[in-house]
Amino acid sequence: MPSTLRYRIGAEATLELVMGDITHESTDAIVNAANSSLLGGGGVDGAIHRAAGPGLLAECKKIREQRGPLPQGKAVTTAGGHLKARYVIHTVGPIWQGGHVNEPQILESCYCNCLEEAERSACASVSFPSVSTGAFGYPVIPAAQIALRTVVDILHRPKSVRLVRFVLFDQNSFTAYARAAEKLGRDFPHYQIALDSTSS
Ligand code: AR6
Repeated sequence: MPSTLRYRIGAEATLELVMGDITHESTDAIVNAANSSLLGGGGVDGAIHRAAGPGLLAECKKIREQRGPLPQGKAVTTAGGHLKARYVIHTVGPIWQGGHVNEPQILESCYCNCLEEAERSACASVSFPSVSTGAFGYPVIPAAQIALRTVVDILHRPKSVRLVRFVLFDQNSFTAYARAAEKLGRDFPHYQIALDSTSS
């Protein structure tokens, strides 16, 4: 399987699935799978804080003091510090508890609210990790389906975000997202998802 899959979404937007480390991304914004404290953690959160430098934690602390903990499903934007990305959009995914406490709806809100934050900062491109599928335990196959359906639906609307990249850290996640994209195209032909021949 190639390590970058590129899809045209309708006439104007692009979805990319790549294997890699999100801290190297040069999209306008990258998304952090944070926790409600906004004070950092392990996984992608730890990697982003390390790469962005201490200014990121300082800004997160300020937001935390002003607004309190960030609820699950919500998103907030900070500067990107030393990252190539201009902004970091922090969101808090649901903790998987068997699917009985609105985890799918909360996960969908994460992607919607992140893209709304990106719009507010006039971003043309955003990179997402696979929110909630690490420490928070959300099974990756249903999580990938929710992530892609939500993002593709929003990419169809006239918005400034024209490119969304999912930066997947391991082969298993990449395969789950690639299969979810295939399924989405099959189940919802009106989404006009076309695999680009420049995928590499
Ligand atoms: N680039 C891209 N993806 C990554 C990277 C990276 N550098 N590092 C890990 N991943 P997780 P969650 C993948 O646990 O499940 C933190 O402690 C990882 O392999 O980072 O939303 C926070 O502070 C997995 O596929 O996020 C929270 O407490 C995906 O990113 C909690 O974990 C998400 O894994 C959030 O848990």
